[in-house]
Amino acid sequence: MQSKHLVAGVLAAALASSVWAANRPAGYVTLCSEGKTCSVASTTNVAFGRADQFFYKQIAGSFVCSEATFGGRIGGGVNECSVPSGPVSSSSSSSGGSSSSSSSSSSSSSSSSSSSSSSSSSSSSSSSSSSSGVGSSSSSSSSSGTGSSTSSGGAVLTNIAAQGTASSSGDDSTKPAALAIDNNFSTRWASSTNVAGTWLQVSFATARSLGRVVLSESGEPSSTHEIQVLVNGAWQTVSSGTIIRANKSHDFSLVSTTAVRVYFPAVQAGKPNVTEFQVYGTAGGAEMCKAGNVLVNATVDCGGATIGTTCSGGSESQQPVITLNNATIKNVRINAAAADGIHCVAGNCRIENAVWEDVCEDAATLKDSGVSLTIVGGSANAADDKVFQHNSKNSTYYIDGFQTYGRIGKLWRSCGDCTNNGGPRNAVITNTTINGSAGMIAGANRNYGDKVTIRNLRIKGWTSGGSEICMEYKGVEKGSGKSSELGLGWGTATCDVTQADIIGF
Ligand SMILES: [Ca+2]
Repeated sequence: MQSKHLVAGVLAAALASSVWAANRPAGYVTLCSEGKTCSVASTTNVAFGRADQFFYKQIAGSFVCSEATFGGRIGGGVNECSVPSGPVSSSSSSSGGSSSSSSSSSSSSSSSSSSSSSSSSSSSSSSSSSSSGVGSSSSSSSSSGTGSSTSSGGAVLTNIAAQGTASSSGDDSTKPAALAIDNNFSTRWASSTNVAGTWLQVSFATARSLGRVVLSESGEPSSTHEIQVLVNGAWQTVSSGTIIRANKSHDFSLVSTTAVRVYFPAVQAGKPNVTEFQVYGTAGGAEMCKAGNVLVNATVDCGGATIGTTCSGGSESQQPVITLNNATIKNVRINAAAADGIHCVAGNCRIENAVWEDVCEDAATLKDSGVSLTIVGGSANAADDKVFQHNSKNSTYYIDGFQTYGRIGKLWRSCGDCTNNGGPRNAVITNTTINGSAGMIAGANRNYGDKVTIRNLRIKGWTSGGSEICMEYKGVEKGSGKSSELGLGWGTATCDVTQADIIGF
């Protein structure tokens, strides 16, 4: 029994560490693994490493993915060589090198944010992405399933249809457009009619760089059809074909657009239907760094972008600016319209170098049990209430190298009166600096077994009796009044902190 628990624990720990450490930087795709020989067509900034730590080197041509090439390696597992996911032509070869695999970055973008029509640059710059680009095109029936592939221009493209919204000129009542982007070839969209001008469309909340569409259908084959993209408010045909059947592939020059559709200019043999409308585009970090997005199994580097939505004071019902689902976001600025900040709703999440310019309700909230939310670097300014809210049980906040400015109510608080309240909720606060003032650093529920660990906390103008460092509470069930303060803890089971851990400056 004991050993069974141990094994389960080790497996859980291994799984946990593997899911939030990426083996390639954001916006990169794996080229080959350590020890293999691979090549890049032109001078490329190749990353070598694992677990979010990398060595970079500008390389052109063939090279061995190894410590010898890059001058170092990251211990603890097999390192990988990766390249920017933009238009870089690359390949792996010989010695059984693996092919380029999909960028793991996927996000199910949620609606809202109609904003920014600006063309969403893919993470690596240059060449072949013509924004007005209705250039050359080709179509073929070569199959290409889900996952990533390379466009004619060399960009690594990912099927991002599921991040969009499907609609049509008219749905059969039992076969709505959404069934064409559910990644299930046994379900389909069917048109309500068979007339010239029928269409099926996938639209995105923000512009995407698209370079391929793959169509599949069931039953009577459709014939003449066109692939059209929305450019400056008008539909432009970028590719056309005859029979669809299965995996009808249309490649075209990368185009920045918010919508793509298949258009049937003539009456077909039967009512048009599409089992899957696969839309391939670049999935660079910048494109995923939009307010309202849900980042799933992804590491997204926002490159310093500023995002926000609205802020209705301390209303608890506000939506998050960004939702993390087993994901990492880094280098992002959250403006004063920060709503309920960043939510971690599932899996282990990580927020690196995020700056909250003016905290609205909370800066971040942890909502899944049995996981962790790690805050590394970054800062928050002026939080009337809490900076970090902790709602889920059996979970841990790690706050390291963080800074606050202005007046904050509390840096971290375990929920005092949540529905089905309990614990333990843990916080490990290290190397953090309070540059302004703080009412309280941490508030923990002693009765639910919470534990707060504080080391090397720097507080401007610190005097004992200033900020309350670690308050022990009696948490309550929602609807049973308010939690009550039991007193400050120093060196207790709930508050692992001593006066020596607090440094004034
Ligand atoms: Ca389907």
